[in-house]
Amino acid sequence: VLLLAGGTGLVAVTSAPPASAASIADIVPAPASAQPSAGVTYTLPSGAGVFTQAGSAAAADVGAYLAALLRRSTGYALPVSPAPSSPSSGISLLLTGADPAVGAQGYQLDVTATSVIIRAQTANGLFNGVQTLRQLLPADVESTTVRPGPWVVPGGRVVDHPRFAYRGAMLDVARHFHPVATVKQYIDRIALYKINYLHLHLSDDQGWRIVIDGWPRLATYGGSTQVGGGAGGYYTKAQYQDIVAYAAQRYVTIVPEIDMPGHTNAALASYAELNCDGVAPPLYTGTNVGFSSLCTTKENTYTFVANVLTELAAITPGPYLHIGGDEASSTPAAQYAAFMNRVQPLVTGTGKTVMGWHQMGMSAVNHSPGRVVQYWGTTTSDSAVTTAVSRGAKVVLSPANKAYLDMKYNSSTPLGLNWAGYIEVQTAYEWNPGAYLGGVPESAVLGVEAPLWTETIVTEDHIEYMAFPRLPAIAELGWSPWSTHDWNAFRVRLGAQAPRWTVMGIGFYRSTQVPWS
Ligand code: TNX
Repeated sequence: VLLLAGGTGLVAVTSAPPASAASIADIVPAPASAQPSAGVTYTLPSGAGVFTQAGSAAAADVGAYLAALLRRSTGYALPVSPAPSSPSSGISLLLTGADPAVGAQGYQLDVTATSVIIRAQTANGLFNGVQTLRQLLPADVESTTVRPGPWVVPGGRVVDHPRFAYRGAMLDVARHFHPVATVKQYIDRIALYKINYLHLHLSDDQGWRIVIDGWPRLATYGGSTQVGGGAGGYYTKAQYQDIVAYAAQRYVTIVPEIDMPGHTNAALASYAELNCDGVAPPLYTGTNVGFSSLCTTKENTYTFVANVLTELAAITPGPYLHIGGDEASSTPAAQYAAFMNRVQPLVTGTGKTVMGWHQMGMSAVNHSPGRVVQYWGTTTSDSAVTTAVSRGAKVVLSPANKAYLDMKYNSSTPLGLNWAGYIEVQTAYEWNPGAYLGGVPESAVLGVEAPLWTETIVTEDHIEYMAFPRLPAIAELGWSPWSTHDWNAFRVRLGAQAPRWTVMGIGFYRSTQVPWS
């Protein structure tokens, strides 16, 4: 209890909850199962070691990641070494003995008075367990400078695994360019909530953001501006590969998007021959949509698309190439279908799987093996999606009125748009991805994604303000079993994240719906 001298004398103010989580169950996203051990805690000693599965380089990498994170704030040495056969102290990351329920991405965490043991079937599972451990340590663990501790973890057992395989975030680097450092920072932050895909919207009317060697003006000219007329920018292939590698170390897979046939003014401005009339339009720095189209009747267009997709596939280890396909209102429907029917095989020809916005699901566009349609509408049934699903497509759900991080929270939010409505935290949280769209059973849902379009989003601070706290809400919908879904419990767990965000320097939106710690 803190005593403050108020105008009428001393006022008792209840102190903030203790810095460490009260219970091993108090994490975001909610775990599939957790059994607290009442009264048991583990305190990280200054001489603690991190022990990793002997013989596994991937487990050693996760151990190194954890040790590096903990060293910053604890100041402890935390040497990483191969685990003994039965670890009895420190923090161990093991690839043996996990409850089989954890599957490929899950983990089991056991916290006793003497040790922390994370067990999983894969290094990916260990990484997810490490994110849980991070959240169970006091918020100060996120400090980049040494803090006093003590570094206490609540005792018990967590057995956890995701509901959906795909838990995504999207960053639009086309409307406003965002440099490599910003993307890396976003990757760090989404990983804390067990998000495992980052979709990069690499091209749009206002900018082309990735070097394509065969078509160099895409980046140098098409990337030279952005919404509002600023300088824009683009990633070299080395920079893109650096992002991909950084993400991979955090078990995040990059999904690159080249939007087509609409949303292509930057490309059309860069190469006159891509236009049906052979005339390059000027660069565009406004925020309208639906006015541009690749020339679907020119053979050269398909050479262009094949070159772009081939070069992009060569620097993308992940399974998906996202080809957009949204808002092609300047492409006649028949031409749109003919275009997609030629482009989808170009994607599969690179060895990748097609991903696209849900318009691609329309019956005139053929199925492509394993393809994923991303739903961004505002209703709860869509014929293009059900058609695609009936042919075997999987669905990623990004309903614009629930999952769009660029929608304003309310009418006084200074950033963002409101065409799909206002999205307060509860609105972002209160929907069930497994039963959201009519005719789309849970078995057809690959997962969820929270897109952040950047017409109005310019800086890292803007990204943080729109993503936090809604991104963790979408992350929980993607990870946690529906049986754990409970707004009143979620808002308390979410509120307890605030001290962590403060230490991390995240300027989040203090929604009045959440009891912030
Ligand atoms: C719609 S959603 C778009 C984007 C805009 C966004 C703004 C989708 C596939 N297309 O081009 O940036 O709305 O919220």
